[in-house]
Amino acid sequence: MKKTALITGISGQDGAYLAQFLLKKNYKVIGTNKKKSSSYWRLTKLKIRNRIIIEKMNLGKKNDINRIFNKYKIHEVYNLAAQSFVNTSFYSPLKTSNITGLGVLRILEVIKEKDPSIKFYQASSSEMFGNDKSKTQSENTRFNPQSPYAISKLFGHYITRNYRKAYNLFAVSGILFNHESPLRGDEFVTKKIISGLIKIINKDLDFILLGNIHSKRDWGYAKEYVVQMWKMLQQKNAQDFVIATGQSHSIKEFIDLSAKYLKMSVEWRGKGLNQKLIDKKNKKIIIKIDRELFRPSEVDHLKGNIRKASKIMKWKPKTTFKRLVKLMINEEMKLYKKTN
Ligand code: GDR
Repeated sequence: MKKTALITGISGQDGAYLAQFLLKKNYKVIGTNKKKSSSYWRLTKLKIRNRIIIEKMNLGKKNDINRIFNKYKIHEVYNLAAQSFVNTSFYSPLKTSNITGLGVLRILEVIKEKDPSIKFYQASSSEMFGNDKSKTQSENTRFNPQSPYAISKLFGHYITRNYRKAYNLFAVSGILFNHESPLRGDEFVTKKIISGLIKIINKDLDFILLGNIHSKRDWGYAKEYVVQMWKMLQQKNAQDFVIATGQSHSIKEFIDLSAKYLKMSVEWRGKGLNQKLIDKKNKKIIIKIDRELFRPSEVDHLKGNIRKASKIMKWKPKTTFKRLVKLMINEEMKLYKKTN
């Protein structure tokens, strides 16, 4: 029998890759978005736009969720929708809590009421670990969230666990560390750096403004991570998993590697807010630090411990940090040539 999967947040990076993966597995895919008129450029780029049923569903409205669950017989739900920008959450904490946090509960309530056999995947986040001082973070690490975003994700995480225990739902969370790709939005630091540097090379931009370049992240390839979401729902027992690479690098290292692959000759000068990246050939400033882009409270260091996922789901990240940077650069250069 053909299975039906519902993906919330279908217009995002993970929604697009997951939809592509599930279509290959012969699923019927329903994708939802808060506005039907949103941009689906990622689905178009992957050539799957016409193979997905798109529905409007606002996680802030339980009636919206009810309507979709009445209309279709759903087997698996992947909740990827969220207000997903950490920095924005400091300026829109209520909206973030309502969608990223309470939105999870609204879906779980509908599943509990309508069909408790529906499997549920919640997109939890490494941001929930926040200011953790241990070397790596695993499923057993204490959470210490540092933003309204992370606190909302933590609510989603715990309510998913609670509904699993209290109502015996197959409801699990994947605690995914940062995962990037050519489909990443320009608001996130990796894409901002790469697209900015390519524009600078082409004299389309003078310089990039960044916030804290000394925080460290565990960056993996989004296309591989969505497969683990599906695998979590195919396990015999419902349980949560950390998905990461087990390696971490600073934003500054990401910049240095990107500049190297783009054959730019650069050097860092200055310290703190005065730190700058200079083009050695023409002495122009390429990157400046902007105090405004610092978060009111930052997460300094994240590095995943993937022992559990490796053991139980045979998770092994294939794309290294270097390969990830290279593949994002190659795609961005192609895109730049095509659109200019
Ligand atoms: P993050 O990703 O907050 O880790 O969350 P992001 O790429 O936004 O930031 C990573 C680090 O870079 C620093 N930084 C900047 N970030 C942005 N966006 N823009 C800048 O100009 C800039 N300068 C420095 C940040 O301070 C931070 O330390 C991502 C999101 O996808 C979440 O939704 C997801 O839950 C987590 O990853 C796992």
